[in-house]
Amino acid sequence: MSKPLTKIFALVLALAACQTYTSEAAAQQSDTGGSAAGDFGPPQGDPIQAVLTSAPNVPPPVNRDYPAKVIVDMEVRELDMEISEGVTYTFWTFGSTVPGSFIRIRQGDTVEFHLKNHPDSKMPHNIDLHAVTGPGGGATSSFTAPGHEAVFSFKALNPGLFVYHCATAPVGMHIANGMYGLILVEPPGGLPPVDKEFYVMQGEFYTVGKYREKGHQPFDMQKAIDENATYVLFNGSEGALVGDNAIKANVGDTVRLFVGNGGPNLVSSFHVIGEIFDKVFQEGGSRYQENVQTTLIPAGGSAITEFRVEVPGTLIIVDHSIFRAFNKGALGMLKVEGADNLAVYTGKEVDNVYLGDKVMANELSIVSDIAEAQRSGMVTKEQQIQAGMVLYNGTCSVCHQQNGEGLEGIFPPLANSDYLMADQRRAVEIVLNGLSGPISVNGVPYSSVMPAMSQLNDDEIANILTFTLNSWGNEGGVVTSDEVAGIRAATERPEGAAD
Ligand code: HEC
Ligand SMILES: [Cu+2]
Repeated sequence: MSKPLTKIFALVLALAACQTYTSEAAAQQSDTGGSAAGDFGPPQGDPIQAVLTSAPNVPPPVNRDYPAKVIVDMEVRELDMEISEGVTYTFWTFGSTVPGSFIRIRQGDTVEFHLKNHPDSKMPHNIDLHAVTGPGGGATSSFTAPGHEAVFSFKALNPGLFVYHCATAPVGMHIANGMYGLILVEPPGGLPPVDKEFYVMQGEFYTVGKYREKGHQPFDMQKAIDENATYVLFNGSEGALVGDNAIKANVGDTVRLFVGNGGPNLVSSFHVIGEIFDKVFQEGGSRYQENVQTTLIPAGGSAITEFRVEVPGTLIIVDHSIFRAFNKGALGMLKVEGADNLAVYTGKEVDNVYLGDKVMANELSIVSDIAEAQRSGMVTKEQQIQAGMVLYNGTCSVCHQQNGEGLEGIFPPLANSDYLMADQRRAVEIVLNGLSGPISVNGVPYSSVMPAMSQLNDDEIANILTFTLNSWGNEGGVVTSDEVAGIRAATERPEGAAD
């Protein structure tokens, strides 16, 4: 073949390939017609009471072929609830949970929205639903003082997964306290059936105390303005989607996650470790991208992700802005049960690298049980040892190993360590400030670097060291939280360490 002919042939081939691709794309991305197409006329039949669910549950599909009047009853409550083990926060909620109740309706439905504000509330509240076409998304019409109720109606013209939130001044503060949720407006034909549907919503919290600092933590306005989040969470609490609260599926299931981001400030890099999203309806809209690893979810936005689970094990849901996952709480779990499929994956079931102290999230309740005792100074040595073991396994064992033996020539042993036992204050200083340079443990020289672990709080360090001092042949001892606090105040953190 002469040169020009080859070129033409290649061009024809390329065009043909392009043709199939665009026609397939056209099939999946037909125009929905937007809001102009969404008015299917006046509501028909008897009014329907909306089924509302709290995360991670999703109401059943609408399963209706006509537009109806749907009544939504939602109550705002201001509640003290756990944000992390041993840490409480005053959440402002739509329906007593963060995120707020999930609402599921059909395009063309007329929603009669009843917003009640519980008499115990201290603040007025309202609701702005991104599914509303109209000024403020319902905000002005729904303004409700404590002990009152507001009613307004709207017609859902566009299908999609929409965020709703409070928009009462100061708006940022109401959202930061947990006032957001999701409303799904199904297209007329509904969504294709799947085996499991879940509701996951990210939001960040700004507290006066540090991450995991025990006790009741008030909102910190300056941190919120600076966008310096203390917690980044799925479903309003660090424990919401781990351990016993993990969402569950079986091998072979198709799973659909309705994911929202309440913000108030941060954009989410939503990712499930060990899965690939077969489909992502980006930004909660009508079109989908396929074969996606991580999807960006804006504050005040959403995404619908779909995938099939092929192998058993624990899939870890994270914000892949990864310090948020491991140091601010943005971590959840999807536990998949069923038979191995070694052709797809041969690895071990639980991945310690990712799970860390969350491997034993159930046992973390030990940590919270003793947190209370620790606060009142009534903690026993045995309790400290129990909590310390869980924390050690999630924090120190990566280097010093679960059995305390370390790794020859690299990580010194904590088991039977003469260096550890010689000076308890020095041990606290090592955890707080790190250690480098030549040392000798049981006659063996080490010259390496241990990073400062000052991101651990005083309770945690006290418990880990008490566990260490009483394990693997070490001779015992007790480190108290006060002792750690005193040494923290009296010593300098190395450059770059957490406070
Ligand atoms: C990233 C690895 C790493 C982690 C995580 C780590 N250490 Fe270390 N640790 C080291 C290294 C390396 C040394 C030796 C440093 C040197 O050579 O100066 C050391 C030394 C020590 C020592 C003194 C030597 C000895 O064996 O008695 C103590 C005590 C200690 N670590 C406790 C802890 C505790 C408690 C934790 C968890 C809170 C922890 N370490 C987490 C790497 C680590
Ligand atoms: Cu509000």
